[in-house]
Amino acid sequence: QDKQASGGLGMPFATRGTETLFQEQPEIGNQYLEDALLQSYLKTHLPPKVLEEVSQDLEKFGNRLQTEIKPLARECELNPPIFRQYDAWGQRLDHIITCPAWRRMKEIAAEEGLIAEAYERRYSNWSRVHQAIKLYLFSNSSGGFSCPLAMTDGAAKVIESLGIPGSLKNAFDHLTSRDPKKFWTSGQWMTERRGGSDVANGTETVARKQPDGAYHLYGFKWFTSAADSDVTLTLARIADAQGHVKQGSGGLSLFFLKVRDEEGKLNNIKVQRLKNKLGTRQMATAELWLEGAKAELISAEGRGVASISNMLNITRIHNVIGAVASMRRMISLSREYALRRVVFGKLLKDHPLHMQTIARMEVQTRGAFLLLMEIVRLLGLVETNMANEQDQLLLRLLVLVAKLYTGKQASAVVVEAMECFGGQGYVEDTGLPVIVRDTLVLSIWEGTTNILSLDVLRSLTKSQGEVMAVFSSTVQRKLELASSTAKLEPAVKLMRDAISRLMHLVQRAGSKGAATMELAARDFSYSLARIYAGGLLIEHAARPDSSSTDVSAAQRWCNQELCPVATELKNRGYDAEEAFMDSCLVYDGSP
Ligand code: UCC
Repeated sequence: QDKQASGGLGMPFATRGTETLFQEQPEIGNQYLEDALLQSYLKTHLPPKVLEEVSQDLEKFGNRLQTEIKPLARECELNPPIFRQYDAWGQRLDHIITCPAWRRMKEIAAEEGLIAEAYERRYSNWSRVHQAIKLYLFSNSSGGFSCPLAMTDGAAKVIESLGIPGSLKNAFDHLTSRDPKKFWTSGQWMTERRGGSDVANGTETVARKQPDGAYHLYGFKWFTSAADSDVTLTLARIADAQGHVKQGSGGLSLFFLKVRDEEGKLNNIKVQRLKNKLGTRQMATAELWLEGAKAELISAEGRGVASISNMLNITRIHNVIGAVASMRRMISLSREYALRRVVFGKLLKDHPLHMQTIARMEVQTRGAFLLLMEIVRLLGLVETNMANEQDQLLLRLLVLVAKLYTGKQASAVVVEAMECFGGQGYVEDTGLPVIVRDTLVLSIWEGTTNILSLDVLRSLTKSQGEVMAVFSSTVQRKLELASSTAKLEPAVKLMRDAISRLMHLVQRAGSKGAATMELAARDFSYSLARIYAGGLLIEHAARPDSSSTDVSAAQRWCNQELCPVATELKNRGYDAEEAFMDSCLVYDGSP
C-alpha cells in the first residue's frame, strides 16, 4: 500500500508513466457467490431441495458469466449492429447485421433456459424466482441481450395466457426452447410516431382481413427494439369492409407475426433506419414500415391493449431486474475499487465519507432487490394457481410501482456510483459509462414514470379501493413479524405512522377530485414503493438468523420520508392554484 501510495518516486518520470500502473482495475468475481443478500433471500424462502439445486445452477452460471459471457458482452458493446439498406448495385437489402457475440448470446440464453425456466415450472411457484435471478445475474453481462429476452418472455406469456392455441403452439415452443438452434426471440412493436405512451390514440397501423383469414398490416412502427427478432407482437386497427377503422383503445387488436419467411425474406416489412440512441447501442432499434405484413389476430377484436398488458407486465418486471442489476453491479465495482485505490495516504475504504456514500446506495439497492423478489414470488404463485385474488391485485399494483420506482433509483445510483471512480468513471474503455447509459433508459421504456403513476391510480379505481386494503394489510403483517425484535422498533414505528398517513389520504381521495389526484400521482406511487420496500426490509431483518447489516438497512431505509405524498399534500395541496404556479414557474410567469 505504501509503495503504491508513493508511486515509485525513485524511477524516471517516463518509466513511471508507462511501467507503474496508477490504478488497478476493479474486478468482480462470481456474482452469485458475492451477493450476500441474494443468498440470504434464497435461503429464507426456498424449500431445501429447491435451494440446493437452484444454488448449484446459479453458482455454475456465475462462473460462466465471469469466464465466457462477460467478454462476449464487451464484444457486443464494441460492435454495435450495422444497417445495410442497399447493396452496391442499388438492390434493397434492409439487412441488420449483428456481431457474432450477439448471436452467441442468443444461444447461451437458450442453453441456460433463461426463458424456458419460467414455463417448464420444474420448481413449481419458485421457477419464476429462479429465472429472475438468472436474468439479474445475466443483465449487465448480456451485452444488451436482456432486452430481446424481456420481450420474448412477454410474448410467451401472452401466448400462454391465451391457452397456447394450435396456431401459436409452434411459436411458443420456439420461444421457450432450450435448444439454441430452435430458440426464437420476439419483439414488441407498440410505439408509433404519434406516441409511445398514448398507445390508444397514437396507433395508426391498419389491419386488412384476407380471404384466408390472415391479416395484412399497413403502418409505421417508430421504435422497435431488437429488430433482429424472429417474431413479434404488435397492435393494429382492423378495417371494416368499407375500410373504416375504430379510433381509441377499443379499436386496437393484437397481432402475432413472423418477421421473415422460411427463406429469410422480410415479411413485407421495410427497415427505414436504425435509431442512434444514447445507450443500449448493442441492440438494433429500428423504424419499420409495414407494407402488408402477414399477421395473425390473437386477441378478441378491440381488446388489443388489455391483451398486450400481459406482455407489458412481464417486460416491466424485466425492467426492474435490469434496474436492480445495474445498481448491484455499480456498487460491487465501487466496493472493489475502494479496496484497491489509495488517496490521501489511505485506501478509499478507510474514508468514512466515501463509505457513507456507498452505504446509502446499498440501502437503496437492497430495498429494490426485495421489491423485485416480491413481485416474482407473487408472479410464481399466480402462474401455478396458488395465488388468491388479493395476491393478484397486489401483483398488478406492485409491478407498476416497482418499475417506476426502481427505474428512477437506478438512474440516481449508477450516476452516483460513477463518481466513486473519479475521472475513470467517465472513461469509455473502463466499461462504466456503458452501464450508466444503458440504465438511463429504464425509466423511459415500458412506460415512463408519470404514465405508470397514472396507471397506479387507475388500478386503484378499478379495484374500488380493494387493492389498497390488501396493500396495507400485507405490509402490516410484515411488521408484525418484527414485533419481538427490539432493534427494529424505531423502523416499525416510522412505518406504522407512514401507513396510517397514506391510508388516511386514500380514504379522502374520493373527495379530492381527479385533478388533485393526478397531481399527487407520482408522489403517491413513490410512497407505495417506499412503504412496501420498508416492510420487506423489516421482514428480512426480523429473520432469526438476520445480520446486523440487515437491521441497519431496514432502519436506514425507514429514516427517509416514507410517505412523501402526505407531506406534500399538507405543505402544498396539489390544488389548482399549485398547478397554475407550476406552469408559471416553467414559463417564467406567463403560463
Ligand atoms: O416497446 C418498448 C421497448 C421495448 C424494450 C423492452 C425491454 C425492456 C426490458 C429491459 C430489460 C433490461 S417501450 C413501449 C412500451 N409502451 C408502454 O409501456 C405503453 C405506456 N402506456 C401505458 O401503459 C398506458 O397506460 C396504456 C397504453 C396501457 C393506456 O392504454 P388505454 O387503452 O388508454 O388504457 P386503459 O383503458 O387503462 O387500459 C385498457 C385495458 C383495461 O382493461 P379493461 O378494458 O378490461 O378495463 C386495463 O385494465 O387494459 C388493461 N390494462 C392492464 N391490465 C392496462 N394496463 C394494464 C396492466 N399493466 N395490467 C393489466
